[in-house]
Amino acid sequence: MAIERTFSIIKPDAVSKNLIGAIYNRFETAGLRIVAAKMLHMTREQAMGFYAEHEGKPFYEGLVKFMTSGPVMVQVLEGEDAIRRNREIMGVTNPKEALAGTLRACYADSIDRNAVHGSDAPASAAREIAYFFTDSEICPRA
Ligand code: RTP
Ligand code: MG
Repeated sequence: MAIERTFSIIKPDAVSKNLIGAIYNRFETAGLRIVAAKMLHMTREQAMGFYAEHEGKPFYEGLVKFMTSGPVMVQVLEGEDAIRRNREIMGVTNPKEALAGTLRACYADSIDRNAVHGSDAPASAAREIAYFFTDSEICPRA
């Protein structure tokens, strides 16, 4: 399996609950390396563009409001099978259905405030990484 990159967000609810370190620990324990990271407070335009695939859906406006409600941590994770591995660590979208021990089962309040984002496919990972990071901001490890 080739080394892959995925894009991750620690959402405003989890940042506000002081869970950055706990979540980073889970990534690193699972063998994912953090090769780029920053904290930012998304503008409405940034959040709308990031979630453009969901425009028109009933939850879109609430999602944009939530994602701009406070600072987030954005990061690039690198490792074998990183996209799928990160989605496994996160658990499914709705924390009520997420497997025990996953980030969403442990830390999410609801489907609308669900602690983390992770890219769902190679094409979205590439788009999302480029949305927040330039090439020179990414530091691959040996
Ligand atoms: P994410 O993009 O945030 O990693 O989450 P995901 O892939 O698991 O879910 P996605 O379908 O991409 O939806 C993006 C976010 O929109 C909210 N959502 N609400 N009420 C609903 O039916 C509903 N469906 C999606 C969630 O907060 C989800 O994380
Ligand atoms: Mg998604």
